[in-house]
This record gives sequence, C-alpha cells and structure tokens, in this order.
Amino acid sequence: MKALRLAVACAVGGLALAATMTTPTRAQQPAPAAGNAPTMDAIRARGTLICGVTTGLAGFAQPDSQGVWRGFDVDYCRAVAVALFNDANRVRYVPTTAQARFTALQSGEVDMLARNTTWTLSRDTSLGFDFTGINFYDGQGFMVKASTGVRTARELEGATICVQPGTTTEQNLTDWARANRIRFTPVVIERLEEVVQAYVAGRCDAYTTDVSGLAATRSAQPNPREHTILPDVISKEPLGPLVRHGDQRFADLLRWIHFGLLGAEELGITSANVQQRMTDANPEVQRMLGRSGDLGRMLGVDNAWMANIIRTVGNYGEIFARNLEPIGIQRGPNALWTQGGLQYSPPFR
Ligand SMILES: N[C@@H](CCC(=O)N[C@@H](CS)C(=O)NCC(=O)O)C(=O)O
Repeated sequence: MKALRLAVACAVGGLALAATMTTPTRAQQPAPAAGNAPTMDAIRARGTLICGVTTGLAGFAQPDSQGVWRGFDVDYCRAVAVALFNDANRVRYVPTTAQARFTALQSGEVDMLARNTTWTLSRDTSLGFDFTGINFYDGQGFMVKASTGVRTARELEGATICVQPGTTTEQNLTDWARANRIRFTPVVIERLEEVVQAYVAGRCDAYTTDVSGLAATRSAQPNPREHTILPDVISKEPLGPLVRHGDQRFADLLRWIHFGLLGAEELGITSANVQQRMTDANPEVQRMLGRSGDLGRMLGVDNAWMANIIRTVGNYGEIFARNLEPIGIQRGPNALWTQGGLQYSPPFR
C-alpha cells in the first residue's frame, strides 16, 4: 500500500512552509518490540529480576525488620518486576558496595543497578553501561558533628574526611580541594556501615557523599540533631538506574517506567484512583493505562504494564513521599517540571 500524502501549510515565523504529513503504511504500524533482548529474555526464563542495590541505605534500599527490602531504589526494581511479571515480589536483591557495583553489573551477576549511581560520561561509555534516566537529582555535600561548630565546607581546611572508594564522591572531593586550595586527609573505607562508624567514632572530622545519602545516614543516627549537613553542594550527582550496553530493549523498558511514574504523577493517576481512571476521557491517560493503543507491547510487555505498576508501586510522587519524605528529603529539584522542578516525561504516544 502506498503512503497517503497530505500537503499541509505550516506558518512558521510568518513564513508559510509546505510540509508533507505521511499517514503510516502497514510497515509503519505499531509492531511488538523487535530486536534482541538478552537480559529481558534471561529474566523471563529465570522468572526473577536480579536487582543490584546498596548494602543498606535508609529510604533508598534497606531490608525492614521482616527482611523485606524497601526504599526508593527498591521501588524501581519492583516496578520492573511488575512490568515483566505483574508481580512486584519477583525480585532478588543483591547488596553491592559502591566499589563492587559495576563489576556486578558487567559480569551479569545482576540485571540492573538501582543504587544511587551517578550518570557520568565514562560510566556511560568505557564501563559499558546505559543510564536509563535521572530519577533523583542530587549533589555532593558534607556532614560534620554539630559540636564542631563548622558551618561551611571551606572551614574543613586540614580536616580528615571519610569517603567511600569507587565513587564520584572521592573524585569530586579531590577536585574541590584542588580548586579551592584546601588540604585534607582522606579516610577511604569501602563498606558503608564502616565508613559511617568511622565518622561517628571521630576517626574523621567530616563525612562526604551525596546529600541524599547524608540525609539517610543522619536520620539513622540515635540523635540526628548531633549532625549537621553543611550548606555547600560541590557537585552534580544525577542518579538513576542503569543496565549493561547491548540490550536497548531492557534500557527502553526502564527508561519508560521512570517516565511512566512521572507521567502518572503529572496526570494525577495514583495507586488509589488508577481503577477509576481506567475510563478517563483523556486520551493520554487511556494510552498510559493500556486502554487504547499498544504502548506496552511496543516495549515488549503487557499493555497494562503502567496500570499494574501504578496500582502496586504508586506514581513517582507516591514513591518519593513513602520513602524519602520520612527521612526529611524534600522534592526540591525532583519536583515535576509543572511544579518548578526538573522531573519531566516525554509524551506517552
Ligand atoms: N553517587 C555516587 C556515590 C554513590 C554511593 O555509593 N554512595 C554511598 C554513600 S550514600 C552508598 O550508597 N553506599 C551504600 C553502600 O555502599 O552500600 C556514585 O555514584 O559514585
């Protein structure tokens, strides 16, 4: 069948331009997701997603008193399991230190990382990963004991600073000190609980990591008020889930799950009202919830993928409120673009 061409006049900057709009031929009609999807196939064959998370960080990924993993990053793993199996529990969580996380993903020990990992050029290229979005805009900060009276990072001249290896944190600290001509002694400790213990025990004057990580660690202390997060933010830390190069379909799925969570919040679709919204008149709601179109199938999953995710995990705002507000993290740059933040989803069509 030949494509039907319609001539349309578009007025651009006062100029009338002739454009051609093409209606899809059969070959251009939506088709189920094509191409190799080795990771997705392996997950389906295994029946479980293997998600690399932290070794335990309040609000982001931590087992509760029953041993059930909970948190913002965990909810992204659960959302992927819902998209693939319509079952949020089909996830095995693999705790990884900052140092070990990339080997775990490269070697195939885990299918994905949902683990406060900063998107950088070298990780995206030479380490062989695909970052699937920025689900948390963060930056690096410092925490000190309130009793030190230190108020700004510049006052850390000559200080010992606790930091985890294999992180952007370690690199930024060096850059920041060099740029500001500040001398410091790093105390580099791989395991989170040990680096925090070292800071609490006074082996270092300050602890540095992503501000979200500082807030999480501070909230877990017996008396959080004894610790001050300094106002200085010395870097950009765009955090998000990542996968191995070579499986664009799996990357697409994660990318659109994140966008779906944002889009659902923007459209006001929540875990509480998703059932009523099934018959919503708004065509974008219809497409997102799989009532019209074929968006799920294009990603290689069921058309009800987003409806199932929202019902089980909630939208982005719900995930944020459930996990991060209790530890004192505000939306800030992670508000939706409609609320003055940076979180923005491309269209569901
Ligand atoms: N965003 C930084 C730092 C990530 C990071 O690993 N931060 C530490 C401190 S919040 C952490 O999550 N540790 C948890 C763990 O080692 O289990 C990066 O990607 O390099």
